[in-house]
Amino acid sequence: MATAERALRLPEVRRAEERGFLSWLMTVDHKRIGILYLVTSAVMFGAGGVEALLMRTQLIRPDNTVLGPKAFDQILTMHGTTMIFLAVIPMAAAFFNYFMPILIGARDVAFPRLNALSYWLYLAGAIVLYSSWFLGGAPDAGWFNYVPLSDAFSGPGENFYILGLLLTGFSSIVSAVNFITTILNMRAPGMSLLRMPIFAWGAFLWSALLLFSAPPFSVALILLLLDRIAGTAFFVPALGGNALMWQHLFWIMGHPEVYILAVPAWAIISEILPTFARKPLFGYRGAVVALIAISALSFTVWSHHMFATGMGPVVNDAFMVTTKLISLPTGALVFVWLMTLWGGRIRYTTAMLYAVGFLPLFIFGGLTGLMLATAPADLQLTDTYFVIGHFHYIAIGGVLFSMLAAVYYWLPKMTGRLLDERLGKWGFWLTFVGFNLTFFPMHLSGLFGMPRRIYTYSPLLGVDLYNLLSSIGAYVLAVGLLVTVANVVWSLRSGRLAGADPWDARTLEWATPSPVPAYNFRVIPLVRSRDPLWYEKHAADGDGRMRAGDEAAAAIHMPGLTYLPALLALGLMVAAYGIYFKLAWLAALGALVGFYSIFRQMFEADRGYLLEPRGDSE
Ligand code: HEM
Ligand SMILES: [Cu+2]
Repeated sequence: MATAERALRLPEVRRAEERGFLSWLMTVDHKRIGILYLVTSAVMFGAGGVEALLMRTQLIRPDNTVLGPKAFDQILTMHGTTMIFLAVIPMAAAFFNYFMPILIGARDVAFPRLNALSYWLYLAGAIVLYSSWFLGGAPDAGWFNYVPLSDAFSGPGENFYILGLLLTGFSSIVSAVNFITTILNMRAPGMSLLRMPIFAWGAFLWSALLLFSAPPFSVALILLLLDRIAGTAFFVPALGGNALMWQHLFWIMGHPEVYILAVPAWAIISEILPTFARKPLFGYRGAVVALIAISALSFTVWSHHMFATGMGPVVNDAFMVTTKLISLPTGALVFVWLMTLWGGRIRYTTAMLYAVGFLPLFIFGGLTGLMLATAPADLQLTDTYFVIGHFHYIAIGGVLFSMLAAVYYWLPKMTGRLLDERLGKWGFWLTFVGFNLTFFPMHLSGLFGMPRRIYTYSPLLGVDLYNLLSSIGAYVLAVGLLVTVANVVWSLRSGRLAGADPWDARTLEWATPSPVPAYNFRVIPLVRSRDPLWYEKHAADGDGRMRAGDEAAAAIHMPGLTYLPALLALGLMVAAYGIYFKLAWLAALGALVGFYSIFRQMFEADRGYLLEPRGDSE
């Protein structure tokens, strides 16, 4: 029988890992997918950053005319949407993809093909959103796309917002399912849940937040799409719809979103601080409980973004209370980090500088958040630059700083080469000073009454100086970030070789060679402590390296390469354009391509291949 023969044929043995362009297109390796995510999200950071600089250039002095109101609105909307959905979430996905499986001692995620699909869907969403600039104009209704600014009578750009974010939303859901399954099922022997690094807990809760917040938002997007192209009236009050409903549906995703940005940041900080303070994380169990509490509570606070919409004092008070409750577990986390530093032998590497710099900035952003969470104060402060100052302290001081810390900490593991520490410190200080110069004055311009989302302001408002400082600061910040980019590019060719464990670290990724081989671990490690590598290196009965949990395999079974996930994403992207241009045949063609990919995968037996381990691996 042909099928029996096929099933019996053994996978072929390969000596070297895959190389070349096609191997990236067809990869199912979580590390390569992580690198794809990292590169793409860095490019999107660049785009969002250029948009930010354009805005700050326009706002450098009153009555400026570099950008008109229409262009400003588009750039503002694309900046916010890009930073959140195309830069920060995917950059978290990059680090989780590359490192979460290694930190729990697995060879890959549970569903490698689904993982590839999530990357290609993200890329498709980014392409759809950015193609709006060339196809009739970018969306301009703000990153929260409120109706009626985004109703059927607004420009074509909002369709790109809807279709692009549907694609990235699917991408997030797919990743979330994959990561949760991986963490629950694929941990190395000995890696109990309460021995998992906080980084893996972060990946787990990040996934849970995405899994519960992306679907309601996707539903809202589909309803709005129907309003815009099919004549429904879900959000049109004149026809019996409800415009505020959009705000609720948006913020039910939008507030957990804040923690979708912040949880990865906390997860990264919780790995880096102990390593460079040379102490285990203080209060590990408390940190886990705090993270779970914050993630759960984050679904109960969304209407604090709507205090000014006339919900009434009872509702406002209720959301005020839930919001303030979140500050308790968050404060506990800050305590965990401070106590981890306390009495440690701290090494101020560049990674550690960013991780320590994160602390005051995040705390400051949290405190202004408490001010905004006070409904009567928020009625004054909402829609002013105070809010912009507040959330950029979280988004940059909290989130971006932790990502930069992760770059300095983990890039050597990914590329095998260290970054330059001197250049790194220059970059840090420029970024730190530039950031505060940009965003601290915004609190003042906001308090003096400067509204957000205006393309210019009058000299009579008395906020010229603050705006000048903010704009100068933005350029200093940009230079600081470019220094880091230059450092990364330089290190790829000329950086010192990192070796397996350049930081004398604690967790499993440092037990593998740098860069990590395709199969991660030649032998699956046996985990005997919460800081497994540290234990084997320094404990009395440690054996100096990771112990084997099972017998060494001669060759390691790897999943085969496939173009099918990329094809499915391509099909959905084509379908999105079909909907945008109202071309039924194009939408049908895209759907057909998608179905082809799905059915091919259902009936295809992937035998994979056997990879001979590299000589240098454990
Ligand atoms: C890299 C330096 C950055 C600069 C100089 C910058 C600057 C700005 C400026 C000037 C605005 C417009 C305020 C207004 O007119 O209302 C803005 C809005 C915004 N920014 Fe940033 N930003 C930066 C990074 C980020 C990051 C990392 C995020 C990540 C989450 C982010 C998210 C947003 C959002 C969501 C908005 C609101 C957009 C809207 O109102 O629709 N920004 N930013
Ligand atoms: Cu919120």
